[in-house]
This record gives sequence, structure tokens and C-alpha cells, in this order.
Amino acid sequence: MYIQDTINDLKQRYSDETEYLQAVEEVFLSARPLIEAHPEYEKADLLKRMAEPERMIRFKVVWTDDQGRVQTNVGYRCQFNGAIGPYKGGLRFQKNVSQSIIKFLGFEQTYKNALTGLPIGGGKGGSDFDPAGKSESEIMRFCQSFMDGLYRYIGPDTDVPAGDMGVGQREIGYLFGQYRRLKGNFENGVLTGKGLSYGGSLERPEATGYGAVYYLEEVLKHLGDTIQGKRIGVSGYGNVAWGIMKKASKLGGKVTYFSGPDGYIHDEDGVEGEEKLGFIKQMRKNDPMHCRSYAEKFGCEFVEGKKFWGVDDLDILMPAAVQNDVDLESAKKIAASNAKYYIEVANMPTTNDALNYLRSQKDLIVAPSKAVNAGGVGVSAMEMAQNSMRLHWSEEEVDEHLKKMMKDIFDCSVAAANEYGLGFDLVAGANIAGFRRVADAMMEQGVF
Ligand code: 2IT
Repeated sequence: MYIQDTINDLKQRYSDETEYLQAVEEVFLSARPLIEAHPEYEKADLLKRMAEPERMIRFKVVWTDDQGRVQTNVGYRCQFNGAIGPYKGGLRFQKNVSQSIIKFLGFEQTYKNALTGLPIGGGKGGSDFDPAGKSESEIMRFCQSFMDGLYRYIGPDTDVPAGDMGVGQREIGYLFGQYRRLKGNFENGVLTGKGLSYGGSLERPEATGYGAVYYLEEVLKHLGDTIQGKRIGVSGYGNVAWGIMKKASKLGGKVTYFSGPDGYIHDEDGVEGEEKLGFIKQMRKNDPMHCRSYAEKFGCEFVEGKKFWGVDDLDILMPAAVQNDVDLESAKKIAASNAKYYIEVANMPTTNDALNYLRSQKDLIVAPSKAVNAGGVGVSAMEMAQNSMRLHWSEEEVDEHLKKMMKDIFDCSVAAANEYGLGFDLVAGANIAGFRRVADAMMEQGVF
């Protein structure tokens, strides 16, 4: 009753924020056994307090394009929950960015960050700026104006932004440069995902994809299986998908399908080797909307306007593109295929009805993104640690910490599901474990 009543109230209050409501419903319903075992949560109005961002900042971003026309965008920073540490989370620059999308990402980030076991709260930001077709100097001017609106709200002990879609190392450089210009202070780097020349961490660009593969290895190991010879389908070809391809091929797996907004690629030989990986990196930089040129370059199949969910020659599916990539119709195709593992990577890549459908399939292992993709923000927290200690870790050191972190996240999810008699349920386990850490920190800090 308490959970459903809370969800219903939120649906009334935020009726037009569909993505946000979707994320809240998924976490609260997945953590049901924990919430029902703790009547003190209801007394403390904990669910509503967890669903409400501590602060939602919205600002105007005005910049001038190369033709001298003045352009106006909207910037957001959602400081969702700071109970465990400074707000931490990426910035997304994408045309479709709305308050609901930033809020859902900030909410998810809170539980994901809690799962890392590191002292970081949850936040997210971004803008409806569309990076497609923009020149280098337009990107720089936009980033500078964006930081003009944001700088007074962030800081190394307050809120530490990073990248997300449309924000990579180049954008982080311009954002940090403007922050430093405004504040006249290095402030431990303030942002993460920085370049190596001014405080970035080795392996941060690969961390989300590598972490996802390390998590996958834990799942396989737990079930007496291995990645050797497994055929993997990854949706997307951005930074995260690229990291998965790089690591999976090193460990003996084969990414035979990937996709873009224009359709999907089927490369029977697998995406491996410097040439293919380098081509994908360049393709993303030149044109984040089309992956067809890969098929032309390497002589493999391209299927226009379709998704590969449901093809019969894949063992492992890793949606690593956008939210709500897999709907109920795709889920039914996946369930009817030979795939044994559905490992979410992108933030909320599955609609709630599709996720419930997939979770109800006996022969399919389902893992949730907030656990699988936590390696990215985890290495960001390690970048913060390196910056505050004023030193650099070697790639081996970062990698060792990342591996251990992914194993800990997997183990604590398995343990949490077991504790509530749920069996091997990675979705419930991760949500319970993440929720409990945030809940404990909030309960101990009193009512506010
Ligand atoms: O979704 C995510 O976890 C990120 N975009 C990375 C956040 C971070 O602070 O590194």
C-alpha cells in the first residue's frame, strides 16, 4: 500500500515526467521486500524524500553560432541526493533532453553511485543542445556559456559533473577551462573525465565498457560459464559500446552485432583489432547518427532502420545505446531467441513492462544497468581521489580497483536477493542493495 500510494501521488504531481516516473517505479517496486521489512521508512516519509531531488537547477544558455546568430538553449543540473557524498553524475547534451530525462538519470545515478561503495551522491545535468553538425568553435562557445550558468552550483565537495551522451573529453576540457577562468582556482579538477594532461585518470574512457564486461564475467563465472567464444550483441557504438567491444574481444568473446540510430551491423568475424575499433571511434566522432559506413568499409551486412533484438545467433545481449531501447515487442522476440543473458548497460535501456517480461523468463539471466554500468562513475570517483591526493595511478592500479569494484557490486547484489529469499535475482538484488545504502545514510542523518 505504502509503495503504491507513493507512486500514485508522484504520478499526480509529475504527470508529464514519464521517464522519471518509470525509474522511480522500477526501483521502489524492486526494493519492495526491503521496504516492507522496515516500517520505520513510512514513518519517516522516506520514499517521497528519496523521490524528490534535493535541488533542480535550470538555467539559460545563450551562445553565438558561426554565422553570428544568437542561439538559446536550456541547461539543467539535478542535485538529486547528497546523503552519501557530493552529488556526482554526468552531463548529457542531446536534442531530446528534458527535465524528466535529467531527473530520471539523477535518480538512477543515486542508487548506482551507492552501489560503487564510494562516497558519492547522485546528480545529473545537461542541455537540449544538439551537438550534431556543430563546429569545434561552436562546441567550445556552447560549453563556455553552459559553465557560465553552472559554475556557482558545483565544486569538489559540492557537485562533481562528468560526461554522458554528447559530452566527452573534448567538452569536459572546455567546461573545465571555463570553470577555472571564472573561479581562478584549480579546485581539484572539479569535473571528471578530464584529459590526462590536467588530472584525468587512466582508463576512465574505457571504464564503463570494461566494467560492464567484468560484471558479465562475474555472472558467467557464478553460473559455471565463460565468455570464451560467446557471441555478443551490443546496441549503440558510442564510448560505452566501444569499451565493451575492446574488452570482450581481448577476453575471447565476439561482438558480432552492433547498431546505430540508422540500423544495425552484423559482422560475423566480430569487432576486434585496432583497425575496426579505431574505425568505430572515428565514426562516432564524425557521425554519431549513422553506423552504415562500417559495413561498407569491412564488407559486412547492414540492415537499415531495424534493431537486432531477437536474432538467433547471439548468446549475450547488451543494450548500450539509449533509454527505452527495448520495448515489450522486442522483449518478446528476445525471449523467443537463443540468447541466455540480457545485460543492461545504458541507463534504463528497457521499458518497465519489457523488463518484467524478460525477468519472468526462466532461461534468461537479466542484469540491471545501475549495477552493470557503475564502473564508469566508479572510476570517476577514483579520479576525484587521485586529484585530491595530487597523484596519478597507473593503468594497472585503476584496472585492479575497477575489477574488484565490479565483483563487489555483483556479490552484494547476489547477497541482497538471497537475504530476502528471492534466489538469483540480480535486478532485485542491486535495487535492494543500492536502496539500503541510500536509506541508511538518510535515516542516520535525521529528517530533512
Ligand atoms: O551514467 C553515468 O554513470 C555517467 N554518465 C558517468 C557519471 C560520472 O560521474 O562519471
